[in-house]
Amino acid sequence: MAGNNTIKLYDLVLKNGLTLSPFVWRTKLAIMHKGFDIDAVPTPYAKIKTIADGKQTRLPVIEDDGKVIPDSFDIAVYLDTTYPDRPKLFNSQGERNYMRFLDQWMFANVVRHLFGCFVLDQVEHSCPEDVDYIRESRQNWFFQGRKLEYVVKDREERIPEIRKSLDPIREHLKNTKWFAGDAPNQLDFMMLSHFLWAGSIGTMPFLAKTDPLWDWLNRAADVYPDVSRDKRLHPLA
Ligand SMILES: N[C@@H](CCC(=O)N[C@@H](CS)C(=O)NCC(=O)O)C(=O)O
Repeated sequence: MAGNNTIKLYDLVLKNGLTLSPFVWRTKLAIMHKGFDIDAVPTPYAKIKTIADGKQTRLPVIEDDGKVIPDSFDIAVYLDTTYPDRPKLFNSQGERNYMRFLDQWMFANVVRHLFGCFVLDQVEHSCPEDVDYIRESRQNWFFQGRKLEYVVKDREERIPEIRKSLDPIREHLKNTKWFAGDAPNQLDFMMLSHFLWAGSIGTMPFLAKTDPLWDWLNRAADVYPDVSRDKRLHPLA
């Protein structure tokens, strides 16, 4: 049982201390949903290798009862398996599969376009020790070596395409209150995490104020407002 009802979370942060990674955002929401407090350890990219057992390369990582658990999906499964009497993050194996698919779909169809608009914002918001690494690694891993200033050029012109890429989600939400059905769970937290990521770095609002998506987005953000309504987030509309 987690000591003091608290789980330690290594949190990937920007220079203002705000969480960056969509994987960490969803893990924060997962820990809250299980009814635990979060002992967040702010961690820049440059420090990931020094945390926990010294073997980690990515965040999130949690520590619970002396165990070190990486990977947001594995963490959610661990929390459900270890604490089955607390609110569930998934109702079935089918939901876990659905979440993995939906997450991949978001990365391929929405996040990819947004990242091309926000990557320079990420550099500018990064902790000082991360700035060079983020600029170089993102330029080479994601944008075929193109200068980031060039990648984000004319980003406002891409807003209509980005809004349209969310149409399947808008359509889906006409038929269900939550991605998870009648009540939110890790499916909704995963979806929300992509918007929290966008709000953590994005200086260009990309949603219309009248977007029907706000119905779900606002309800989802209100589930754990201490996490999702952080004042440091940039407006999405
Ligand atoms: N599958 C992992 C992915 C974690 C991941 O890729 N985290 C990124 C931050 S968004 C990271 O730590 N990257 C380290 C780096 O780029 O050096 C999960 O679900 O937690």
